[in-house]
Amino acid sequence: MVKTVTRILPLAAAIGAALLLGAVAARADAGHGNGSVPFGKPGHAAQVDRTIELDVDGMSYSMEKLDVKAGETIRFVIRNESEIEHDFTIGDKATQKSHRAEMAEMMEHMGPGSATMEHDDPNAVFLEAGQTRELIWIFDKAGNFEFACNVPGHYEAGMHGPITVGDNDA
Ligand SMILES: [Cu+2]
Repeated sequence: MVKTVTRILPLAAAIGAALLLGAVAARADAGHGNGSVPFGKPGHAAQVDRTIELDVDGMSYSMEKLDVKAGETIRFVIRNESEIEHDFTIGDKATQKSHRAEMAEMMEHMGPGSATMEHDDPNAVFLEAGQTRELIWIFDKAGNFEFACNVPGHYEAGMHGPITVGDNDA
């Protein structure tokens, strides 16, 4: 019994370290240039083409999927009508995965509801219970991306959906 445990623990530590390295690498990538990443960049109120309001109720978004045209600037108004905290992150699969690892790490060290959960990634908003927040984003390149809640366990519970950015000349 004891031998089994000692063999599993270093493995868990190794996985944890790998996840952390992944998160750091993704953040370094996102830092290049003018804040533009493969899935777009932060937008300004003056550029908004379309406003999308969505609610969070229980463990789900009121939006199942999102279709936009390359070059569109979207203002998301996200209302958290549930009793717990959530987040709304725009990204590709790899970014969502590293953001999940990052939030799990924060939760583990600080505990749920910690003020430090209010991180300032430009592609994410964190919502306390009852809070409404906005996110303005330009989808400047065509591709298949994802929106997701990265509070631990929520993605796995189904809090995510596809974003399809279509070519403008299509
Ligand atoms: Cu959530």
